[in-house]
Amino acid sequence: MRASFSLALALAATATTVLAAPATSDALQRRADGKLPFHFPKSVYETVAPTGRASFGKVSEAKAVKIATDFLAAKLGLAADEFKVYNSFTDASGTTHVYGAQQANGVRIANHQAAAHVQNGQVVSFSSSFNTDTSTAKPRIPPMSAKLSVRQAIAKAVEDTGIPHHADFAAVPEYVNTGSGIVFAHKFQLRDTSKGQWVQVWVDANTGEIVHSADFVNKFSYKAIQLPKISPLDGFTTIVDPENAKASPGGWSTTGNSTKGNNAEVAKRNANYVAQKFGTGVNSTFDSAWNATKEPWADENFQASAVNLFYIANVMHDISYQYGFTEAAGNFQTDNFGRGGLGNDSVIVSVQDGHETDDADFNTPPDGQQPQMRMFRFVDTTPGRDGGLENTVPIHEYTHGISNRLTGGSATGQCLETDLAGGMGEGWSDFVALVLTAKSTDTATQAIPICAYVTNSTAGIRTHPYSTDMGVNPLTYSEIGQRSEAHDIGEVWTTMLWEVYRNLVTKYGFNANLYDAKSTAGNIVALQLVIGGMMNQPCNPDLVQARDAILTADQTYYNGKYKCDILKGFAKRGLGKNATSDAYEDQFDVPAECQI
Ligand SMILES: *[C@@H]1O[C@H](CO)[C@@H](O)[C@H](O)[C@H]1NC(C)=O
Ligand SMILES: *[C@@H]1O[C@H](CO)[C@@H](O)[C@H](O)[C@H]1NC(C)=O
Ligand SMILES: *[C@@H]1O[C@H](CO)[C@@H](O)[C@H](O)[C@H]1NC(C)=O
Ligand SMILES: *[C@@H]1O[C@H](CO)[C@@H](O)[C@H](O)[C@H]1NC(C)=O
Ligand SMILES: *[C@@H]1O[C@H](CO)[C@@H](O)[C@H](O)[C@H]1NC(C)=O
Ligand SMILES: *[C@@H]1O[C@H](CO)[C@@H](O)[C@H](O)[C@H]1NC(C)=O
Ligand SMILES: [Ca+2]
Ligand SMILES: [Zn+2]
Repeated sequence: MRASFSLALALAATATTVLAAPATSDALQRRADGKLPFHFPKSVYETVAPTGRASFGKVSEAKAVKIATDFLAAKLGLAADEFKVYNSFTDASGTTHVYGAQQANGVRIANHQAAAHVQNGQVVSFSSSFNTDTSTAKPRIPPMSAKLSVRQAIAKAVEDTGIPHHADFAAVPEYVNTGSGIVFAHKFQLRDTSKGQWVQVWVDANTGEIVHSADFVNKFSYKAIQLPKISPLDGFTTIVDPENAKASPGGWSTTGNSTKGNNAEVAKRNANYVAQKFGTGVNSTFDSAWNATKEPWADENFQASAVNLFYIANVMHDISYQYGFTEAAGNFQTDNFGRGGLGNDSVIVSVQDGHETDDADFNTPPDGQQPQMRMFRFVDTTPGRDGGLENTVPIHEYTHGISNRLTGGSATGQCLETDLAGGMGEGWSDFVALVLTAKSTDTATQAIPICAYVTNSTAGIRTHPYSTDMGVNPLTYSEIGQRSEAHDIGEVWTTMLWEVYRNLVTKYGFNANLYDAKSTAGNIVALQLVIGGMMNQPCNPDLVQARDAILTADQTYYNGKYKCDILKGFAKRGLGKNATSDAYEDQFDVPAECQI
């Protein structure tokens, strides 16, 4: 054991800056939610019935520790040198708590933890995350050999995570149970105080892959209407650490005490949009207590709205990031972390904006200038209702920002300006709102209203609810010729996109993890096709061009795999291949190759 331990040290001493690139992929890619890998075997916890032979004299702590370790060794089938106590203490009840881990070759197996609790000379309970299932063979312990030195492992982890090494804490060799076996690892810490990141990682000493991690930073939590839920009527949830590390490496709230961060600044604003009051957090906990009987501007209801809007704006940022709305593509961030594009353009959200009622809007200047999302109050009901608390409203608005920045490039801000293109902009916004609030149990033919909560109506605010049922929603391409208002036009476009979406979900299934953009589930593919289409389509596209841009996205992302699902969806609503931009005439044709 000494020999291999000093081998690791010798390697460290002679390491050069040239890295043998490990064959494994970027560890950050391992989990779709962007978080570092974490594996901890399930622990058992058992209480032990007293034997009646308890010692009533005072048992010293040292004696109690010996009782605990003897007990664990017997229980878990360990030799004396296979378990090490890392800490112990005696509480006010006289119970001595003894905590340790399995060790092999003199080093700890990081996630093979066990503890025993001793009172009156007897073990009263114990727990263990290893050797508890005697029906399976104990995992093999590999030798302490390392292809990568500590220095190489650190360089690789810093590169993979973008977080600097925290040198105050010296690297330690440890084993880790990854769930598929035990590996020998270098344990060290990464820390970026400016971004509030501080994490301990275990890097496989042979592949350079991060195999395990522990996050030291305070948990952030937001009490909001968690997607796919839509409104307060569905209930609020305390959502812990929802940030996506890849999209938001510095987290959402900069200080942990206000709804202000790198992606959005959510506040009540004066007539000139100067922030008057942000939503508040206490030690990174953004609580809220919405009260249905009070008006939106009551303190607790303002807080609920501000926290929910901060949640939605950041979720929109993080999810759209996975599908390509990144810094380089012109997204909305203050700091771009050196990843391209122009910064200083986080979204300014105006909560309960007083300029209008019964609406919401989003203004999108070119990349590098802050967009503005205004949420007005809805006054149909008593008390009034807050658009910030119906998730489809801010999702719809934020999507205006995405479609405007992605169509024709982020530098122009003038590519969804014609009546038709502006109308389609409304359509993409409804579509993304439908996608983010969809559930696995939804059916193709169900009727989905938009803004049912704020208007307190089951029909919602469009001329028809969305549905693939022609009886519920009969809209087809020719209807464009009858409509001039932007949302009315958009409704026809969303109806078409929804056919494509449902075709894909029916055939390829549903994945509730919308951060998993590489998934081949139908809903994920549909979102990627639509966002990918925005990047392809010309400035001020018409419906035929926007459909063709989606087909191009199918070609570039999926090698044309979904062509027929797309064409059939559009054809059902009159935008068949024979439809033209000049005449809004329904064409229901599907190419012969798709007629199966
Ligand atoms: C919020 O936190 C920042 C940074 O920690 C601090 O400067 C500021 O005073 C705090 N604000 C409130 C209202 O507590
Ligand atoms: C917030 O954290 C500080 C520092 O850890 C602590 O002193 C304070 O009591 C905490 N406040 C609340 C309300 O938890
Ligand atoms: C909501 O507000 C009403 C009216 O002020 C009050 O009577 C009620 O106790 C509040 N409900 C909660 C849960 O705080
Ligand atoms: C943001 O603005 C500051 C000051 O105007 C400037 O120094 C900085 O480069 C800008 N950041 C980005 C990412 O554009
Ligand atoms: C919403 O509509 C229902 C049914 O029309 C009615 O009973 C209820 O009072 C309305 N709620 C509000 C807040 O106006
Ligand atoms: C579509 O257009 C092609 C070429 O103009 C024509 O041959 C074909 O018959 C049309 N199909 C339908 C279903 O109208
Ligand atoms: Ca930007
Ligand atoms: Zn809109």
